[in-house]
Amino acid sequence: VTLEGFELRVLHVPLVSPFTTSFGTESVREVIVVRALTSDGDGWGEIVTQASPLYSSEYTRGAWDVSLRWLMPALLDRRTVAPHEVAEILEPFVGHRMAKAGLELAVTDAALRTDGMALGTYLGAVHDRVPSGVSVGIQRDAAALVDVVGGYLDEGYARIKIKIKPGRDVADTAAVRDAFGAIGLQVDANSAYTLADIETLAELDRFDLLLIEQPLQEDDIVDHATLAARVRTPICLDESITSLKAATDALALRSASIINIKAGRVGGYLEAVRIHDLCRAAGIPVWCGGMLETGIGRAANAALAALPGFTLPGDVSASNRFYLRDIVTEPALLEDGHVRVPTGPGLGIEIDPVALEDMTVAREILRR
Ligand code: OSB
Ligand code: MG
Repeated sequence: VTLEGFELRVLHVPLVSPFTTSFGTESVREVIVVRALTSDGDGWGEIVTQASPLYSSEYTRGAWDVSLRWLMPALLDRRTVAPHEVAEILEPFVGHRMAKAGLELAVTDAALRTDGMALGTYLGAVHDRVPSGVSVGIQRDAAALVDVVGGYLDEGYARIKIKIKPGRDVADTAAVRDAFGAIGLQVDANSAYTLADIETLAELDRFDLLLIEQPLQEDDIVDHATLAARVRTPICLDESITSLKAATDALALRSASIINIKAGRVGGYLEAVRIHDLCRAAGIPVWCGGMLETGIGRAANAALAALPGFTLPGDVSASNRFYLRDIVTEPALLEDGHVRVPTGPGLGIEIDPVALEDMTVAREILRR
């Protein structure tokens, strides 16, 4: 596409209920929406950073600054850019993968809308809908957790993931397993443990979990291998997998037997596909993670999760799991435990301009 500029917005999107993980509680999703302005029309993307650098080193103001000061100017300098060229143009700038991913998605959406091709087709999707899992935050107590999980199971979610942290792990997991029997159940620690907690983590073995997600720190690639050899439950990495190279290394070290792929964390949907291809060839199951995406990222995640190696249900929930009001006109719905892969050109969604404007708290345009 021929780039004419970019528009960035910070949105504050209210959550239906607070979302608590081992690293904190959110009640409003602060997120950056990108609009690529091209000679053939607009393309939309989403930068999935959060307000604070607690999940990763990236955060709203950092992504905003690096995008305006470095990433967008580099793309605008090139003028004509194809989706697969975005990552190589941005390669000299270290890190900031979520910012890069959001810009790449906006350029990709614009290019695919111009060509009339759906993102799923472009990425290699082989399904028209994907099983929908749900990520459940830490609740007041185990009884409240059982209530909330019961509600999601009644809605038809295909798999439950509960957030854990030290002191809220074995008993919470036991309560959910006892209440609901043989459901697909997994836990996510968001790096809250160390190898000193190996006994606690091994206690989770008796619950037949699908996996334990990211028990240790982002750079604990060797410690995760040590842990994986000492527990029966499969270890899945999220935070640690920042690129194709990181995934290659984790597989070589046997740090994980399952990988959560998030396009934002790895620098874009094209890098996500490369990690999928690597894992598929290695026989490692992958699933699509989430970052409380708006309808933009949610549509893109459904497309990614429809690739053949995504053999476990992802955190690709309906929009109403997090939001009363989305910024797209047709928010993702749960249908028989699945979310549909959009088929229209590009992301296959349309922006609701009124909702977008209502939730915008900052806006800036850079033109070439
Ligand atoms: O670790 O997967 C995670 C949300 C924000 C940051 C990190 C994570 C999450 C989730 C929610 O678990 C996933 C979703 O449903 O969007
Ligand atoms: Mg996670």
